[in-house]
Amino acid sequence: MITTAHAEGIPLYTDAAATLGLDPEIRKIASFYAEHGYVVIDPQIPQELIESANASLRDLFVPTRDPYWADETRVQDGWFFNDPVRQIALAPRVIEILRLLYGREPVPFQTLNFRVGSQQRTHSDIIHFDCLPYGFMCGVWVAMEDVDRRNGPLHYYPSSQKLPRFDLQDIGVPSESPDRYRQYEDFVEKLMRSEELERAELEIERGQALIWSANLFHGGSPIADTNRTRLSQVTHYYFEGCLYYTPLFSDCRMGNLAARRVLDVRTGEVASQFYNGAAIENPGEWPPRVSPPRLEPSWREKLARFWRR
Ligand SMILES: O=C(O)CCC(=O)C(=O)O
Ligand SMILES: [Fe+2]
Repeated sequence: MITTAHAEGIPLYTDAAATLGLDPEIRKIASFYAEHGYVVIDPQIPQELIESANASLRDLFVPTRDPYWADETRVQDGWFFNDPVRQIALAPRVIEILRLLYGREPVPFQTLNFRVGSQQRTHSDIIHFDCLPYGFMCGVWVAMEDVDRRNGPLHYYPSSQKLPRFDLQDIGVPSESPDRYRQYEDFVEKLMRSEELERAELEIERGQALIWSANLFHGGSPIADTNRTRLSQVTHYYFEGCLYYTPLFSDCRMGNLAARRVLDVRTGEVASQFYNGAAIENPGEWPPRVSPPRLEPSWREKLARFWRR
């Protein structure tokens, strides 16, 4: 099964799958995901939903900062105001697969709708969205039209999730440096070269999706045919029961963690957070105030009896 224990930034996969009643397709998805850090799935999103998202977003790729963020290439957090985008983020088959892969309830918290390829340099989403315990984050990339090598496909490095997690301090970049992100990207470029990892490009049909795990290195390939769009939606998911933070603005070893307030796409409310099982009273603030975990009364009695012995 996939357990909530972690290795290499991804939930563990063991042979117990057979005994846990996972259906064979899920078992295949889970073992592939555990090994390669990504998996292509059929998210079973109705074609009409994709069409209505595409149609309703068409005129929204114009620069704005308020009340949402957009430019000519992307709309961020369209789920706030666009129901098809929200429904794609909440696609039941996606939620079901993520729940089985991670053994926890997924918390969709950000959507990005791309009109054209992002041409983003290679990175791990860990640098943007990390959590404690480590690794309970993933991205789901849905093709809203056919994508091939010419319209700026997603690229990724299979099995790169097994590399160590790197934050700015690990690579010697001060978190207050104005070009810290470029320095991070330069580091990743060298890392991919020195590890001699294979680079893959996602050629994919409209309606299909790829899940990447938190530390899988990925980005957007150059757009060979600039006349073409690359309509796609990425939804970023955390999982319940964690403390969420932004490594790009943090210096963890110095006790400065940029805690994140996370808006839960399911409810539109601020997501609850936990640290070592204890509820955090002030999610998104630093330092966290935690309530001690409450014991069931029967456990309280058992423990009291034990200590009286
Ligand atoms: O779609 C792309 O080209 C990359 C998107 C990405 O890196 C992300 O959403 O995390
Ligand atoms: Fe990313």
